[in-house]
Amino acid sequence: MLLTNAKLATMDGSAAYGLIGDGAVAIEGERIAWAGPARDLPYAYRALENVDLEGRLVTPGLIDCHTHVVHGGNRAREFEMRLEGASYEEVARAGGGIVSTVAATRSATEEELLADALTRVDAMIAEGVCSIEIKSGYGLDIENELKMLRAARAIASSRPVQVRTSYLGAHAVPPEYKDRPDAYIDEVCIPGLEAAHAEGLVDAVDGFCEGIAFSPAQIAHVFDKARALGVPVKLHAEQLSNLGGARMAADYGALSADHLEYADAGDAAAMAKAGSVAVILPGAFYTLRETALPPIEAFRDHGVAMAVATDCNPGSSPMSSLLLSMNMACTLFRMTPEEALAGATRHAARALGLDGTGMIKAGLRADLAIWDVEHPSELSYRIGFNPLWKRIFGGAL
Ligand code: DI6
Ligand code: FE
Repeated sequence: MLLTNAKLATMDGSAAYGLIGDGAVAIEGERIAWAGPARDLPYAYRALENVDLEGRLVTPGLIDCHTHVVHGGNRAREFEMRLEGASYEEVARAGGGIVSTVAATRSATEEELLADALTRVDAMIAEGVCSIEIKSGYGLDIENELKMLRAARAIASSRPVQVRTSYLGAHAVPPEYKDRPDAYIDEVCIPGLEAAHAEGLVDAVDGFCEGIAFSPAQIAHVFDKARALGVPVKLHAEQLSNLGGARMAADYGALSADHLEYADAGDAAAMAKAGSVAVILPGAFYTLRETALPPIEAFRDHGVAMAVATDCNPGSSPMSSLLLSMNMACTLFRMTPEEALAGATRHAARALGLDGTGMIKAGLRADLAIWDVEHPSELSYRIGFNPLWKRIFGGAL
């Protein structure tokens, strides 16, 4: 297939979106064979089946690099209660909070988890998303963590989308281990990681390093196992306070540290040294009405790559729009539209250790989004509007 009459935002790291005004993309099989200015198109590709894009914009297919899209139930009633003035403790006592999602996830079958997740995944795909990272972390026992990861992987056989799965056994302490987090790590989280890895279900290991979850030392224990298994790590860090999680993750060469509202310039320096991506999650900031801003300027100064993702989860970020996340990253955090788009393409790929995607470049997977817009800044600018025309996934329109 040959895409012509296209504007390209290649996002290849060159200035200004890597924009090419009159571009062409030649696709052979699953891969981009050639991309560049139309006038330079090699003769050999001119015979390919031509798709005239009538001046539309082509970007890399979007990548949502941090989601909890597989989960049981929802927390709309808790949302209502909090708006009626209930405190977090009152919500928890009434059976709400993360524990209620754990209960709903445990009682759902793998098929039910899949069907429910697909409703949100379809919304993501409709906005040009071609790759989604999905975490476990609402099973919190071995059987249910595995069930979540299997449901997540099944998404890639049900829809044209790439899925990367992260084992998040260290997300919360389940009720049966209340006040015994170390025992949970030793008896469930680490054996669960071994079992999930043995089944080939783990692309990365994640954790939630926070006062209400696990300490850096407890997470380090899980990361040691990940290292022994040869699996890369990432971490929910400095979301509600600064416990040193981002630095600890950097010490393990983490793919990313995520959230980071309470991170500081020292954390940025450590992440830069390790090459860890900062995954910015404005949906959680917005939903929790957080006021501490992630240190965007420090990430820029230190050259830390920033990704942007939905954090789609039933509690702190019930959001399945990556375009809205990009808008929020700009409006709430003063990222530029170019940073936001890089954050949902090239840098998101890096946060997942995905080399073959996230840019428009010869040799990479032909995962592309085609938009009815004049300029890539419009993708971050509009609110609640989806200008996707069509998507190309693995070379198929
Ligand atoms: N950070 C969050 O904001 C969510 N998990 C996490 O690690 C909260 C998840 C939930 O409330 O269900
Ligand atoms: Fe998260």
